[in-house]
Amino acid sequence: MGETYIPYMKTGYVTIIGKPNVGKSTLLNRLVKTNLSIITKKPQTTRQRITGIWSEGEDQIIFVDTPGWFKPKNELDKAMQIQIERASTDTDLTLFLISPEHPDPPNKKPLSIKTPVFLLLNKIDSISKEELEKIRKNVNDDQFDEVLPISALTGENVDRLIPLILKYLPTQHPFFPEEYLSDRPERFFIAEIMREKIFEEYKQEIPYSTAVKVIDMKGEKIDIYIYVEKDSQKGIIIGKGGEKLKGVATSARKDIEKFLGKHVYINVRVKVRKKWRKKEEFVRQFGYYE
Ligand SMILES: Nc1nc2c(ncn2[C@@H]2O[C@H](COP(=O)(O)OP(=O)(O)OP(=O)(O)O)[C@@H](O)[C@H]2O)c(=O)[nH]1
Ligand SMILES: [Mg+2]
Repeated sequence: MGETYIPYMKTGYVTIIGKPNVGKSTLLNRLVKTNLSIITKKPQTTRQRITGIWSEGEDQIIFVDTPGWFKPKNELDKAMQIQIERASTDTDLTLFLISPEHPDPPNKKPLSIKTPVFLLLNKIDSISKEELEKIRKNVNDDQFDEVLPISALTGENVDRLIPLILKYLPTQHPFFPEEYLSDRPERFFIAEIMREKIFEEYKQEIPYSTAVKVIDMKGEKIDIYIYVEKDSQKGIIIGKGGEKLKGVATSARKDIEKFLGKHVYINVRVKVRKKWRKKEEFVRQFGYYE
């Protein structure tokens, strides 16, 4: 027989799941060293699957950030939960995040997860050694393939994750060219940056009632629509004399320019789509099933 071929390249999908606000998107960005997924202090920031591709030599990990788990109350919520399901079924490994705000580890692997599962105790920078010890004690190690305390914010222990993950991934060639960072188009990330600013700047229901879409991109000009559910929300978004929206759009533009690496002009309009979160047609139109 001929020589034994020893394959060495590892490639696979790794899905990040957990409750809202535990730091899933912060971890994705830290792992791929790029701000791909938007992060805010508010729960339910992420609405869709966001891929971030890590490549080194012959190895490739396609990380998939997901929305947090919660009980759906409308069509948008349902779409968000479907995104988690879809990301969890076609994956090679699952990173299950918990944080001191939601310290209870799952006592069983969720039934649908058939992959290896790592339990990551995130935000360890925000608690004492004693508190971490207490959370750690409640974890049943037998249920997880690895258990690791980390801080997605400071990066503590995050570097140790990559070699651990590679151990579990299938041996196969990379799926994407090395320079690819995501399979989502530029337009998607531009709309997300705008949504991040809305989450940061407006209160209560406003961020949750908002969807953002890039309508057109030609050269340096980008047309963006912000959709809200009621006329009164349109007024709040725009603010007196348009000042509020102007500020939000400027701060979004600066981040969009950083992301694209070029100067842009953005033209923002606010549209009302009555109760859009309750209507599948709009939820679909705004891309939440993609
Ligand atoms: N102290 C500390 N804060 C963190 C850490 N990781 C994330 N955060 C903060 O927690 C908040 C939520 O972070 P996200 O990354 O948006 O959380 P998420 O799980 O993606 O949230 P959803 O998309 O809403 O489900 C933000 O204010 C982050 O700065 C961490 O390791 N330490
Ligand atoms: Mg998120």
